[in-house]
Amino acid sequence: MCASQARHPTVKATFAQRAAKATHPLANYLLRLMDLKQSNLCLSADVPNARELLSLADAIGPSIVIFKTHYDLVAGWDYHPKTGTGARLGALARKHGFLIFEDRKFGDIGHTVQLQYTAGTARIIDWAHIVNINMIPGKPAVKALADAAKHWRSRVNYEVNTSVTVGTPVSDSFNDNGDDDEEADKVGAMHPLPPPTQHNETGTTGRKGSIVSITTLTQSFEPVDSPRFPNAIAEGEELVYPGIEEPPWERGLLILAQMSSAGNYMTPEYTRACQEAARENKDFVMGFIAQGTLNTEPDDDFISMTPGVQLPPEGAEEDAVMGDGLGQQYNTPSKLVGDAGSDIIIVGRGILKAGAPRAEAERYRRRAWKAYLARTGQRT
Ligand code: 6AU
Repeated sequence: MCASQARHPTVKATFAQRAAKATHPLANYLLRLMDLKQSNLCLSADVPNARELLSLADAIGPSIVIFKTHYDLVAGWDYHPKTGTGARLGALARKHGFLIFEDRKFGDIGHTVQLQYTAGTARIIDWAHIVNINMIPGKPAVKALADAAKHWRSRVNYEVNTSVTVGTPVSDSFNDNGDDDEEADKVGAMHPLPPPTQHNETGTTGRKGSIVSITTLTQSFEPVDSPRFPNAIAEGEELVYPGIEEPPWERGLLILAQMSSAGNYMTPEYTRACQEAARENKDFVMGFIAQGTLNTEPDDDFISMTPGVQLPPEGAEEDAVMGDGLGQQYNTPSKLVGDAGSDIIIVGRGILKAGAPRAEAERYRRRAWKAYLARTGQRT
């Protein structure tokens, strides 16, 4: 940590104190969740199939505050918006109290990342509270994702009921939250809330009694009070973690500002550009993927999440932790949270490959929390 990072008030402040000041709704929620669960652990769920992913979320959920996915490496990912893998993960997130972070590392022009985030098969924005960006394309890509999230947020509390009438009077009704993917895409997340419309085949509005074949498309937007799709919850999946409300609908972005891999090209200048982009998009950017805190300006209160974490076996020296032979470099929670000022550790194989992953997750949770308590002077 440089001097301005070490002196920064967020290094010594407790998560509860930071929550009280946090203006980003999801950052505020996450900091309170961390305080409640006494956890600053994110599980990197890099497992090969959807069945394992879901049972892992259920097993490790009690120890974590974030469940990180790479949906594109999970075989058998079910894309159904109401009953698919994202929705089922959402139910487990509510039950155990954690946020879902899709580690998508967007890295394209603004228009493309908007579509990757909100549309296509995965519709990431529907189920992931948090995503991240590899800021190579520049600041406009951050702004583009922020705009997409804002737009999505403005229409998410409305359930779109679409009715189609062909001829007179054959009618079919469905809503675009998933019963019909093709139709859902037509009124997909990037489109503004239209007023109820009527179209006939010639493209003009209105109906004429003398025309035999008329297609009438009517959309009505009905308010939904619950902060989730009301019919997304299967029976038995309605449990909610006690002690805190459900997460807000606002989404959050992490900027990949420093990497854990050996020989990466992220220079200090690049990291500074990431900090600037975060400050310019504070409503959406909640923090960084970095190797320590990146809070340097007085007003900064970004959450730093750090991958490249492993613990040596119980009783072994801390220095025993090295890398994976493929470029990944590991550090311990006490170095990353205690010395470098990171807030959340991201752990994958350290937990996944353990003989008893549940117990190992608890060991990581305890160690990272202890490092946080020591850093903030709550315990030596
Ligand atoms: O604990 P591991 O090494 O098994 O897994 C680390 C996880 C992987 C990486 O894709 C991710 O963290 N990661 C990231 C992220 C989160 O963006 C950045 C980075 O610099 N290093 C890194 O390992 O899922």
